[in-house]
Amino acid sequence: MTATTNSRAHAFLERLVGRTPGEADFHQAVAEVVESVWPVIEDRPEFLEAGILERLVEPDRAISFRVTWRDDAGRVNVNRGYRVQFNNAIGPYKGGLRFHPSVRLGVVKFLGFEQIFKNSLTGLPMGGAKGGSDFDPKGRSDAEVMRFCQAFMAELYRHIGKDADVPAGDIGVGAREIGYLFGAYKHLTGRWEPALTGKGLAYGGSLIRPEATGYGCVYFAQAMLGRLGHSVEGRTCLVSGSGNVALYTAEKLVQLGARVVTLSDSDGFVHDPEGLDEERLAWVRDLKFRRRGRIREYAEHFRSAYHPGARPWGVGGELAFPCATQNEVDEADARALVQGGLEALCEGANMPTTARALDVLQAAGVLFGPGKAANAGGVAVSGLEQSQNSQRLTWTRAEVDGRLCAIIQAIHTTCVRHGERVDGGVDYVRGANVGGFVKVAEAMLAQGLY
Ligand code: NDP
Ligand code: 2IT
Repeated sequence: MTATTNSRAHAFLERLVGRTPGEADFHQAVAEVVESVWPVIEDRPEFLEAGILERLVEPDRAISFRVTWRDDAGRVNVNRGYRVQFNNAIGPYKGGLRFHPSVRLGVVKFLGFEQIFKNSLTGLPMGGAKGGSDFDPKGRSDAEVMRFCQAFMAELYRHIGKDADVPAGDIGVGAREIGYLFGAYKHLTGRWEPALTGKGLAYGGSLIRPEATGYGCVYFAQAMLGRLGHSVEGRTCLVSGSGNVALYTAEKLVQLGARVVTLSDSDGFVHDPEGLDEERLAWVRDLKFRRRGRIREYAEHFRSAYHPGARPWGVGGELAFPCATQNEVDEADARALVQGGLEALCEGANMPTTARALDVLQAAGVLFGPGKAANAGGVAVSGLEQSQNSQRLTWTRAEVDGRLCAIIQAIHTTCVRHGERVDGGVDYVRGANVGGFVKVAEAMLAQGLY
């Protein structure tokens, strides 16, 4: 960026921060996009004249609502629910729901903002949205989770619909929660309408949707490495998290002959230097998805090392896949990763890398796959679930996986097209931001001023 461009972008961000105090995650997400797309905006006076960026950072609407429910002891609980419908220029709103005590408006806004560009990159007609609640499903009985989901949907149902807004899962919202949410939606509207994705296979879900984010993340890493004639096979991989995204990232890596040596949860991480195999992964899936246990139990069961209160970035590895949450790789972590011989980092989670950590990785020449591109496989297969629901058909595993692979390849190509540097390297952050932005901006321009 030139100095003038830089100062205009800076002033834009200052205005944003002034208008949205206390939304640090949102500011971080916007700053990264603005840095990438500002030169494009200045090159296209029609974007500037139409105020595209000012309009993009203001959600179409942000809904906040009370969720009242009774726990098993008969006590009344009150949580806050959100749905931020950010932008529907290219398709109905689409994006997950997060149930986690850290959920605030600023978190939902950062996720919804990122979703606009991610969904655009998939090439499917999906706008950007996100929602959730500060409800913590941890330690709650199935009956409590069901009552919470029913109370949450009692308000949300009036804002969503198959052609309006189609939520799905995210942290704390998996198969069980989507089932209860779908049941509640059906009950409240009296219609069987696919207003959610991530549904169970028995009621309109898609094969490969559970695996899609993790598999897609590894396909993206393969594409980045493949461009340099490298591969994931035989490489030592650090994975964080042990939820949906982490476990299917690990599964695909293991299938491709990589050595996955870490998994984590919010209590700590396990280090298994020999690497996980299919059997150990199946054990963790059962631990996490059925028994809802802690990752420390892996270390007890398989006699591996457990590091309480720590993240896995210091143990040395060539490929890193942060798959837990935002800002889980900070500057010190990035230095440790570089020191440990990192070649590539691929974001399974949304915005897991801080801005300063990204600077460290980019300065060290680490290949960096940003979440908007690298974790787009999940929402892409959600889009394919919508297609199947519209057709009233179910595609085979191979069909969905093939389409997922093709979508990720196409996203990689888009990133290279918009992110290639003069030295032949690729700035995937710029590539993903610009690639996702241009289509949305053109659609907004074509549709007039709203
Ligand atoms: P899950 O709830 O299945 O798993 C989340 C994992 O991350 C758990 O291991 C959890 O540990 C850990 N975690 C969550 N919050 C924190 C925290 N504050 N600090 C440390 N660890 C934490 O969620 P998903 O796997 O679905 O989501 C993981 C990431 O991937 C998120 O960033 C999400 O936005 C992103 N994503 C998800 C997609 C999807 O389709 N599900 C699609 C694209 C991106 P613990 O159990 O201790 O809380
Ligand atoms: O962050 C994400 O892309 C998701 N949580 C998935 C959204 C979706 O609609 O499948």
